[in-house]
Amino acid sequence: MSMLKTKLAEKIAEFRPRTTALTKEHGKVVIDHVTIDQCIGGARDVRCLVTDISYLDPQEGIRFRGKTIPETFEALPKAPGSTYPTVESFWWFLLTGDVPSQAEVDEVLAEWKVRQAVPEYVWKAIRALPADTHPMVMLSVGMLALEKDSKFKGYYNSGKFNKNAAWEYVYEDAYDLVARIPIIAAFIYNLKYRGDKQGAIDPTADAGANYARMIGQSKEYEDVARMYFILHSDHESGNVSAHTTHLVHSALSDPYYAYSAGLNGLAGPLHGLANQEVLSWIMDFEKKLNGAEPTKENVTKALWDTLNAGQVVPGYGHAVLRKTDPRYAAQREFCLATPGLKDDPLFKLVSMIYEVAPGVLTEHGKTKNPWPNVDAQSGVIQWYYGVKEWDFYTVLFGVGRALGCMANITWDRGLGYALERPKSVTTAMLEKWAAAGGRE
Ligand code: HAX
Repeated sequence: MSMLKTKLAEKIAEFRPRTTALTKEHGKVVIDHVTIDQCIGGARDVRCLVTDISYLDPQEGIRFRGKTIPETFEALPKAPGSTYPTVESFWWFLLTGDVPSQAEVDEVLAEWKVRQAVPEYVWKAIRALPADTHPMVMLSVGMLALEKDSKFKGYYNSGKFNKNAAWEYVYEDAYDLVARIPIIAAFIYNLKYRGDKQGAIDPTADAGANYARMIGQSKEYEDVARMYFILHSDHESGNVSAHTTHLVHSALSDPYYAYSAGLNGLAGPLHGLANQEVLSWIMDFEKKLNGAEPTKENVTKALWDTLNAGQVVPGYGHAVLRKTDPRYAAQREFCLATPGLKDDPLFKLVSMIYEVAPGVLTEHGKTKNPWPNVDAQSGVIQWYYGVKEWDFYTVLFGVGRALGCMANITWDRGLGYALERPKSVTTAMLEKWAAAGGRE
């Protein structure tokens, strides 16, 4: 057994008694209550999901396995010649909660290479779609096509299914999935935007470098890919993509079914598609300027036009965060530290929007959080490096998000989490409880 699987087996065995004790000895302890607002309003703040992979504090932002973004980047072993960690070392970290040694990273790098081979039928399934299909559909179809050879499904159907061992098969699929998804993303990019000029897998490169090379990108972009995949990986369990993946897998649907569903949620404009919407908003704005310079005044006007048309300002607001998203800040710092990028006109415009939009949104008075989220900044970096096809940006988000979703469902099975099935009520019931001042 690999070092990673051995370590994970130890961690899960160590952890299980904690979950068992909580349910057996303290299962009736009340930790929250639900209001009518929360019932109708998308269950905001209702504490009814468990994960130890990441935690999102409204003020501080995300911590992966207890570490902030800068702490995570600092702690993990770096890619050769880079100041950024490899995606592979981050995968170890998300799964186990431990910073891997170089020997452990080397093992993951080698295993990743073996797992990343994508069967031919996946390419056929994607190629069968009309050329103008959205790349998120292509990615979701690619995931679903992989389902045919799911190891978890094979184990479930073997007649030897054992609840305690089931995680091992989720782990196998999850590992295959995270290794293959950047390859599928590169294939989609090359198919759609590079005239089907497909790049070969580099047998020596880590996931970020390999992705960059497969799409014909520069050496510099290798760090962009590493940073991007890590930053987008996980945002605790309640967001649409993570929650959908968890929910679908809770029916013991295998990881491919679960993540294809998660990606379909990520493709919504209020979630991951917002990075595409941000670029589309900016391009629309620039078209209207008709060659004039962007100024704080015309940016302010464009924001108000959007709001007055009843639309949301993409890349701003968040269901949990109440400050600037540290994922936004990390990307902004990357831009400021990259000669060329910090003087790029698009980056300057995004910075100007950052100066103006929080004030406009505060004056508008609806959103609880007028600050930018991850999606407000991510497109600028892609654009600068020549990835200008903004309908592809959510695919990059989906490659990163796979890491968090797959680590989470591996642990879901490890700890034997139940089928998710919250209870519904009717509007008449809510009216009755409203009149009585609460549910009797
Ligand atoms: N522009 C205009 N209005 C906004 C707004 C924005 N950026 N953000 C929130 N609002 C509005 C909401 O639409 C809501 O209006 P109604 O009462 O008329 O329904 C009101 O403010 C209260 O919303 P909220 O409680 O502050 O925010 P929600 O938890 O309901 O929604 C969203 C969170 C992220 C969906 C929301 O802020 C939004 O639509 N933002 C723009 C889209 C976006 O950037 N999405 C990406 C979020 C990060 C992410 O998941 N990335 O994948």
